[in-house]
Amino acid sequence: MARGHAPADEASTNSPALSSETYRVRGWDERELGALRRHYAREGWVVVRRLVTTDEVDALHAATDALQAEASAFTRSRRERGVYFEVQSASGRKGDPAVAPGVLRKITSPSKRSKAFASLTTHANVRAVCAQLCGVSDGTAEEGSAAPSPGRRRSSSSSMRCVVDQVNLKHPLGAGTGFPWHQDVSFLKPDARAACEAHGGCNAVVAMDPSHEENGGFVVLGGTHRLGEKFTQTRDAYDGAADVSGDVFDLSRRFCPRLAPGDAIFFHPALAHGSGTNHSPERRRIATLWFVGAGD
Ligand SMILES: O=C(O)CCC(=O)C(=O)O
Repeated sequence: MARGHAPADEASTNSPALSSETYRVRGWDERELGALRRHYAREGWVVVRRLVTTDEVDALHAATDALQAEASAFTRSRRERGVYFEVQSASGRKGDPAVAPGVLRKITSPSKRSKAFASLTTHANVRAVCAQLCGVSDGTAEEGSAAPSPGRRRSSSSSMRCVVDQVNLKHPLGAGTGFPWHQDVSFLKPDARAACEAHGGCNAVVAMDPSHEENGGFVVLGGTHRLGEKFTQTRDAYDGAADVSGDVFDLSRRFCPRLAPGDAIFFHPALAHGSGTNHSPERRRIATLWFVGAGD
């Protein structure tokens, strides 16, 4: 895989102190940060509880409702004033018609029209966690005690740049189809990919509803960020109905975190992930954000 991601040398550290989740978003001491970084380097993900407040989640709900209301008659995916509305088709493919008018699978770039989503792209907690996992400064050096990863210099002027933001709506009762296994790094635009390779990157999923195995919750395949990019094997399946399946990636460390609204999972851009169909009676909305190191 590309240069500049979580350092592989940390991944082989045989320290017993690995921490897969935390309730603190900043001000980690060296021991906790080291344990989280080692887990991130080995597994490619870390869960952070209560990353955003209930009020912030409420604002994201209201913003999503407003965008959905605007799309209430859409039967085809389309872009409107900078925001891309992807309809939920029976096949899961974005080019197919919606299962019913206004049923959406994904909204890309909600930040272009919504203050709540724009605030998430610059959210201090989100940026601080990404930066600390990547080993770059988020520009708030006094708040975190992050030591740089081995092999990566800390620069007080470095920052994380949000290059993708989305909200994924997974409708209940089988309408919301799954996402086949894939690696987000394969979908970065060339300039973002170059920045990611040079300065590192980190992606975040922020739960807006409970997210778990029963409602098509977000699933990661631990350790797969260290096993190379597999875009040629996954690209045809990505825009499709396929539920999570296939043997392209190592499934042995499959993990579906149980997230409450406001919790988040941070993951390496090359970590394989996906999710299943939502057969439950509840909807499952998540906000996704992709950051790359700005290196300035
Ligand atoms: O919504 C999900 O469960 C998966 C989202 C995802 O991986 C994507 O949007 O690429």
